[in-house]
Parts: sequence; structure tokens; C-alpha cells
Amino acid sequence: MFTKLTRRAALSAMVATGLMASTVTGAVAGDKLQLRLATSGSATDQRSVAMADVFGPAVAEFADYEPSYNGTIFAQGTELDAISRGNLEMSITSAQELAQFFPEFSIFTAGYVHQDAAHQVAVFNDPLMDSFKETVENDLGVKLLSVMYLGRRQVNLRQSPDELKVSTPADLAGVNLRMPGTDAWQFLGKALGAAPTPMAFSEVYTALSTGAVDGQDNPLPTVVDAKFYEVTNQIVLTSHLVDLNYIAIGKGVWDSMTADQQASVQAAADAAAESGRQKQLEKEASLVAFLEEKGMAVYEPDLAAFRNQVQSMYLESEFASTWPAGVLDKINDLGN
Ligand code: KDO
Repeated sequence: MFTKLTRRAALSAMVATGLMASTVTGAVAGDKLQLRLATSGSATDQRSVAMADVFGPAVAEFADYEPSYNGTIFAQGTELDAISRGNLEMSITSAQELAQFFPEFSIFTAGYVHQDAAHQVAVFNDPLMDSFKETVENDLGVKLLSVMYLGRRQVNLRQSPDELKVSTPADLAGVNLRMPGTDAWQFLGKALGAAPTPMAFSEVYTALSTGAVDGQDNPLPTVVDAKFYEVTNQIVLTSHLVDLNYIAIGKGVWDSMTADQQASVQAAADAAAESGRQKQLEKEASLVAFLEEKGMAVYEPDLAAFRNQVQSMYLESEFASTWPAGVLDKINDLGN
């Protein structure tokens, strides 16, 4: 099931042969540190906006912040490898991507675990995260600076409710639901009751418009930003994952900075994450009306049915066997 488990072994080999970047060369442009960030998100995604408007200016005295969007420089899911090898300085990464290297990160990818944006921040800043962060730093050469809020993921389908009304996971049987391409994402699609198909984010609009897939899942701000409402007809408010991303930076880059620069980068990342979080929350609260104006049906299914199925499937899965003892209870204790 964990087809990518071997990536941890591959990492050890990289470290052993000195392939992993312990220092970064070529990352200094002129007198300034070059901080190239790659994301599969668009330039208008609130995480990208926050990084450009808040992070970049805050470090401008000593660093050039150079973002690239839509997976153009590094395809979705390849950014961590690129940072690890010293070919990239920063990314907006996900727990799902980290779970490919470190299966225990799947605890942060499980449906109905994080409760809201504040819970994500509490979990990220809690000592329970220390060993997760240390593992990523030591074994991958990547430092997780701050947690960003992507939002509550909802099921977004081409079919109208007349064709397919979704109340419980059983209604999604046979629905070809695009999910991002890692094991953790695919399992979430299965747990929802659907037939998941892996696909990069950049291909989703076309796949929806041609009918190559029946639907996709993402938070409302992403549905709007990517204009998925043009090629779909309904949104089922499952809120199955309160989704997060991490602002990640190469450990070699981090170690090359002075203590003052490190403090500035950390503060800038925290400020960008907070700004993006507030904007994303505002958007999420207002977008149902916008989507309805665009002709979309937006409704809540039987949430208890989704929650029960998803939670029990995770607890019975191989993913749960990789979760360090007691961490799920600690996460739950940090919530409401
Ligand atoms: C997606 O591919 O559906 C996803 O929402 C997954 C997230 O982890 C994140 O990478 C996001 O895409 C991209 O940044 C595009 O918004």
C-alpha cells in the first residue's frame, strides 16, 4: 500500500553519497540571498498573494524572493526533492507530500482530524510537532517554517443534483473523483466512497471540462480561483479535510543565514501564513453566495455518515499503524 515507503530508504542513500545539499551553492544572487519558491498554486491563490505581499517585502533587505506558480518550474509533488537536492530554496508543501517520505505525516492528512484553522496552528506549534519537524530537517534537509490554511475541502461534481444527489458516501460509489497523486490523497478519496483518480492540479480544469473525471475536491476559494465552477454543477459540503500547507525552506539555506536573518525569515513566514489564513477564511465564508450566483447547487450531505465512514476507514488503515502512539489524542485535545 505504501508504494513510496522506499523514498525514505532513497533519502538515506542520498545522504550517504553526499547527494543531498548540506550547503547551497548558486543561491546567492548578487549580494542577496536568492529565495526561489515553487508552488502548484496560482499567483492569485491567497497563499501565493500572502507570500508575495508579506513574506517577500519583509526579507527584501537581504533576500530576493522569487516565486514561480502553477507547477511551472517544478511539477506538483517534486518540490521537496528539489529542495533536498539544493535545486530550489522554498515551497508551499503539504503533509501528503511529506507522507511520501515519512508515512507518519499521514496523521495530518486524515479526514476529519483537524477541526479548523486555529486547530491547525495549535497543532503546528505544539511540542507534538517537534519530532515530525526534526525528522524532516535531519532526513530530508527541509525546514518547516509555518502552517498555512488552505481551507475545508468539499466535493465538487460535474453532475447536477438531479443526476446525482449526494447524501452519504454510498452515493459516491463509482464516481471518478480526481484527487492529487499520492497514496494519502488517494486513500482519502476511497474513504469518501468514491473511485479516486490521481492527477496534477494543473490538469484538473481540462479533465472536468472534457468529462475525463466526474469531479474533484478542493476548498471553495480554490474552486473559485481555478474557475472550476465553469465546468461543474454542484458542491457537496463534506468538509472532509481542513487542509493545510507548510511553508518549507532548505535546511542548507537556513543554516547559511545569520541569526538575525533567520529570525526575519521566521517572522516573515509566520506573518504571511497569518495574512493568508485570514484572507482565505474571509473568502471561504463568502463564496457560497458567489457560487450559487454562478448556477452551482451547494448543499450539505449527511455529515455524520461521511465523518463516521472516513474516520473508521483511517483508524483501520495501514496509515494509522504509522502514527506515533498518543499523537492523535494530543491533536484531538488541542481542538474544541
Ligand atoms: C490539489 O492539488 O488539489 C491541491 O489543493 C493540493 C494542495 O496540497 C496544494 O498543493 C494545492 O493543490 C495547490 O497549491 C493548488 O492550489
